[in-house]
Amino acid sequence: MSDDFEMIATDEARALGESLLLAAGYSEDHARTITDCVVRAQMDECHSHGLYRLISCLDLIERGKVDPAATPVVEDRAPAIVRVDARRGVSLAAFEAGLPVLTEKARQSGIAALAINNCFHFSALWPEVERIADEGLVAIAVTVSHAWVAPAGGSRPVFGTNPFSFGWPRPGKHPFVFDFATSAIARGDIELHRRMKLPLPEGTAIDADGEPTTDPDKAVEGAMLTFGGHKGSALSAMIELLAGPLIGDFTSAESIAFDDGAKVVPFHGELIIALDPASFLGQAASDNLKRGEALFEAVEGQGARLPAARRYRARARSEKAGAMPVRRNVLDELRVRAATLEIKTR
Ligand code: NDP
Ligand code: PYC
Repeated sequence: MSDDFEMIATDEARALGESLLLAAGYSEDHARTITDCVVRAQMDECHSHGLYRLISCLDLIERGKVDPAATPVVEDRAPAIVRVDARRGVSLAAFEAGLPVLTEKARQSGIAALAINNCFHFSALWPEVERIADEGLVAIAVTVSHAWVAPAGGSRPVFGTNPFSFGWPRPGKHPFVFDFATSAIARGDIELHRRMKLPLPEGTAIDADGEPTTDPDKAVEGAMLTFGGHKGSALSAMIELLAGPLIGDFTSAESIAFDDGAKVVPFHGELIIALDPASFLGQAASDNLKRGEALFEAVEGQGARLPAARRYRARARSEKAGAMPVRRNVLDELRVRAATLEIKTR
């Protein structure tokens, strides 16, 4: 392990997260759901959406944006549609409130959608699709962010980093999951590159004059780029429409306008769709899931890896060690925040 990282025990990470969030003013529900999400991400070595994101959650309170005690309101809108109004809280408690209704509806109707509205959103989407796939359902989740990303052929930010996530159940195994930003690099990674004063990979950003740059500060003044040129750009536009106008919530441009220079995490909605193989296939579901397994074997059989395989390996290491690696500068900052909030960290 490089000197840039420090191992922290899982229990200590949970205690640090919950005590920081509670001391800052979050309700127990929010402190628990946020901590659980960032600790799980850190255990899977997803550094851009792990413990680092506690800092964003503390900033949300300090800048007076979030309602730290918001109670999500669940609305059963139609046989296959559930909506949860997060009421200006963080999205994760709203997801918890809506999940049982979503899965129940998916089993009844074969397909169902959960719209989360009015939420601050900082998290990775894989924990959500993984939870749904663990229940034997197929899942898709999309959300927008702030307008940081230029469309293919353009030079001004319009889209968010707009992640797209998919989960597929695999009986007896971890589900098949992928989760990626439709930008060439996630904003969280740009922020980590800025902190570490490291250049960005080529092809991820342009400066304010529209010229390619690898300087993270110039990228922030200019625009990020989508992955896959026009293809990522079209996917990103689709996500704007699905998680914005379709569910009556902000686009990335509207989210950044609402932010009004506060520079906190985006405020918008999220769309999650669940599909039930048993409703589509009845008794034939199990045989058809096995055909999915043949596909995965064909991928892995030639030495290629499945998405999420790196995460699942990291998770197994963290579970065995009871500890996980965290960037030292992130832990240092969290400990400074803890001292300011007069929390004992060890
Ligand atoms: P990555 O590029 O790190 O990974 C994308 C996906 O591809 C992962 O599922 C990853 O699996 C898989 N993958 C990576 N390399 C390979 C490979 N060689 N072969 C097969 N699969 C591979 O993701 P991003 O940086 O784009 O996004 C990181 C996170 O940021 C996501 O979790 C996303 O939800 C989050 N995000 C959240 C936003 C929000 O608004 N809430 C906005 C944008 C991003 P593995 O994990 O195993 O490496
Ligand atoms: O990494 O792009 C990102 C991001 C935006 C909001 C949360 N994460």
